[in-house]
Amino acid sequence: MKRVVKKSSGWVAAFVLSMGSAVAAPVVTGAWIPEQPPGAMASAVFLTMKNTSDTSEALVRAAAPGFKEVQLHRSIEENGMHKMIEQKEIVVPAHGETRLAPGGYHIMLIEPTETIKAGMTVPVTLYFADGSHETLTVPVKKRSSMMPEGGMKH
Ligand SMILES: [Cu+2]
Repeated sequence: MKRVVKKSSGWVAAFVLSMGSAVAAPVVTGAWIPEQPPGAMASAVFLTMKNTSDTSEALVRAAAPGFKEVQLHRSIEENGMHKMIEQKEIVVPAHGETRLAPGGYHIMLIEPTETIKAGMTVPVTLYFADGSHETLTVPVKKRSSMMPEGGMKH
């Protein structure tokens, strides 16, 4: 009598592939750009990235039309001096979130071709370490309405 042995390797391969595609890019919420005075040389994008997956993710690049350059930055205070350090990536830990907020991480928008005013929107594309990307329509808001004094303390 012959035994029938089912081949399962094909099924295993398909399962592994579907596992791979289940890795999701972070969910981005609350994106905004503070209004800048006329002639300002830069602005910034603030937002929150939430990672619901089991592996850490990272924002590795951002792009926006209408700016000479877009960089990932972190604001730090060193010896009483405010500095901005360019970042290679901004990590979002597994099952965690990373906030881009005034005084910390931000996406720097350098040399706008037109003044950034409240009421405008800017399309900002975020590129993640897993190769995915997402384009957000980010509203420009007045700074005063978004930043009550002392409101940014943790
Ligand atoms: Cu900056």
